[in-house]
Amino acid sequence: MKIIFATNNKHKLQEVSAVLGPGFELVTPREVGITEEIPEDSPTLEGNALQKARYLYERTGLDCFADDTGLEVEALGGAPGVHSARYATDGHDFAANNRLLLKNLEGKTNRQARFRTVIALILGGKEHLFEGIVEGVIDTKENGTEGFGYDPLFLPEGSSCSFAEMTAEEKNAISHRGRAVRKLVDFLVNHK
Ligand code: ITT
Repeated sequence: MKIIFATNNKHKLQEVSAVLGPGFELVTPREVGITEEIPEDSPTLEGNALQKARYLYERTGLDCFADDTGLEVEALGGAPGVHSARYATDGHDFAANNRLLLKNLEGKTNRQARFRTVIALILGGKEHLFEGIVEGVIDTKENGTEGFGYDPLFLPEGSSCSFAEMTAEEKNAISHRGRAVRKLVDFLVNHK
């Protein structure tokens, strides 16, 4: 099955295709001629995921899905949340985001956090939402070089390793995105 995945993030593309498996052919917006940045300016993850999926569907009429992810830190009132990509700067500066997160958590004993992914699917013109969550804590320093974004700081519940110290398979098995994508796959195989 051919389906468009609205992302410019190559790490995400790899993670999602690994979970989807060989039965699905992922197509990027660029491959269907959409080269501009797809707007995502909603105040919620759900709103952004839907906004991106609708943008693609309106222009191509093809089945598509989009995801949006946020890191929600308890002691920061749920920040950076929907602003996770642009927490420290206007761009996707992972290192600066991690530095700012550590600074904002200095001296805080509550380091509880969760990653939350929302996927919006448009299949045959109908919209569907899927959610995946992983609970964990924010470490006091970065560890590991795998993955991307906040992975070096995030210790999933019950683990002494950060996501950035895990293989892609280990991260996918328990991650927010892995969980959301498995729900998407279950749905797609039953609605093909
Ligand atoms: P696209 O919108 O092009 O898909 P993005 O990098 O903006 O890519 P998101 O909006 O879904 O992706 O995620 C916002 C930010 O949250 C992202 O830039 C990372 O900093 C962080 N993030 C998302 N998923 C993550 C993960 O699995 N591990 C660590 N950080 C993650």
